[in-house]
Amino acid sequence: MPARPARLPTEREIAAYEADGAVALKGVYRDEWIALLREGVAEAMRTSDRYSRRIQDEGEPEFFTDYIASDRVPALRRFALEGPAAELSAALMRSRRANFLFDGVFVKEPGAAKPSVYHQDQPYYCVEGRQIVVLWAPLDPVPAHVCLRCVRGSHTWGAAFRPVRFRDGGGFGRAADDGYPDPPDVERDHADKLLAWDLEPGDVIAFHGMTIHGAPGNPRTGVRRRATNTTWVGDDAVYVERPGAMEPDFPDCGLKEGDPLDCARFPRVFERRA
Ligand SMILES: O=C(O)CCC(=O)C(=O)O
Repeated sequence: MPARPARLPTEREIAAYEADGAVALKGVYRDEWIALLREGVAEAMRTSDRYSRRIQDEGEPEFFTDYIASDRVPALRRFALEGPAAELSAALMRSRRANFLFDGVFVKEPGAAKPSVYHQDQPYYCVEGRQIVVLWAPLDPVPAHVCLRCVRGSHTWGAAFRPVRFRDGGGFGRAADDGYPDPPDVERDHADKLLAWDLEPGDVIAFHGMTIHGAPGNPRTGVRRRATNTTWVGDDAVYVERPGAMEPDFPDCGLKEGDPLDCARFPRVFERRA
């Protein structure tokens, strides 16, 4: 079994996650796991793979993103398979099991201006179901004005918006005709619903796969904004294929439409004892 979180979410926190589509959980990852994640992020930035990207404009401080870096970075793999995230996610999803979908790395160096554009995660991915949770973990102190922010209740809107590329706003071949309308202008139309928090390493924002979220640039001097996420699916999650490209995609996962996401590619890391 993987390591236990420093604490489990309270019933009140789980209810907030369900109602708002996002909740901040204070003090759930112990220091040793934060140290491992920092080591993993450094290695991810030293090495590169097909999903490693530098998003910043020419001459600007770096904004680095990566997906599935745990395939090549042992520290990130160890965190996912042996760390505290799996049990935390199962509690939030009220799921019997938690399967690891993949992980992400998001580093904004001091002064990195580019925002992480508002989007929902699930429409990028090969997943349908209600039990999909993303655990976003800062590895540096993050005040609310720099923090990831989530649109309260947007996971219940019943709309899957067009996935958007951070770098240039481009898409993945999915459009309104395919059932993926353009994402809303959040700052203009939904600013009153934005949730953001003052966070420290060890805290986590848990948000639902259909929650609209984004993050501003990092205007600070001398303070990096490193973060990782891990995405987890539960009992009801199934594999789907979407029009256009999926990001990331898993061509060798061996699943067909409707199959449970429960296989070697998406390992069952946590299972509740009967
Ligand atoms: O950390 C960020 O800037 C963006 C994170 C994000 O979009 C995600 O975790 O899905």
